[in-house]
Amino acid sequence: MSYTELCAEVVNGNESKVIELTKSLLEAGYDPLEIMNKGLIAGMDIVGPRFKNGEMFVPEVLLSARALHSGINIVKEALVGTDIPCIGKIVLGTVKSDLHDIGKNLVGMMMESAGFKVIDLGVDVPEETFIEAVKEHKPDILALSALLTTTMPNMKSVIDALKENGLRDKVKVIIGGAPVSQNFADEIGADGYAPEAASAAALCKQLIAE
Ligand code: B1M
Repeated sequence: MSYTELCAEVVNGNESKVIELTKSLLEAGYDPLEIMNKGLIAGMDIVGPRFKNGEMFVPEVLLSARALHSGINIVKEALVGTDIPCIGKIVLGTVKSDLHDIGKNLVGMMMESAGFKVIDLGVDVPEETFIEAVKEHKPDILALSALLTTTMPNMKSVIDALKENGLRDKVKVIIGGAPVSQNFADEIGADGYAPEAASAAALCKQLIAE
């Protein structure tokens, strides 16, 4: 039982083995964050380049993603305390035409661990849905994820829609995802950018303290 074994089973897309190993590591007292980073996400770091190089294909990547999700859900229960007071509200989603949600889910989990209430709208979320959610939930922060260069412009469309609906000054907007950068955030008028999940939660804390 090790992080390497867990990592290998994520790559293999072996969901039942990932569940079993994740539970065993937790029961043995391993740190949940390390299980996530050195076991689960490390597996996806191997899958990424293999997918890119044509050594793995969509069905296999989906199996890995499903196995990863199951592992993450188990770690999440260990990480997210039920008695953490709510320090703010965040609406989170992956923008229109983008189906990637592994990173977004991790970001949501870190936000919850930091004490935020997170309303996750899922993937492929159109501008109108973000606008409706901002009107309904009145969040402190709207958090947008994108993994494709082709869907990055949809982040700007959400910010434009906020302006058109007179909501831009009512909510801070943060963005993230592999192709996104601080420069892009500045360019589209977002309030912040975070490169990964833990810093996204830290950024939200910083923004609500301003
Ligand atoms: Co896709 N895919 N994919 N894919 N996929 C990428 C992103 C790609 C880089 C692979 C490649 O070619 N090298 C490439 C994008 C190229 C580009 O645009 N530059 C790509 C492509 C092209 C595609 C398709 C078009 C492939 C096709 O069908 N021909 C297609 C598009 C579908 C669509 O969205 N419309 C597609 C489909 C898929 C799957 C469905 C098979 C699957 C997604 C499953 C799922 O998410 N449920 C998938 C996967 C798994 C990947 C890779 C392999 C892994 C992504 C991932 O989950 N990484 C990816 C290659 C790669 O990234 N190396 C790839 C692990 C995750 C923990 O990291 O998501 O980066 P990440 O999240 C990080 C940070 O980015 C950050 O924090 C997270 C944790 O630290 N972060 C935020 C994310 N959101 C944030 C928000 C924040 C702050 C930080 O604030 C709000």
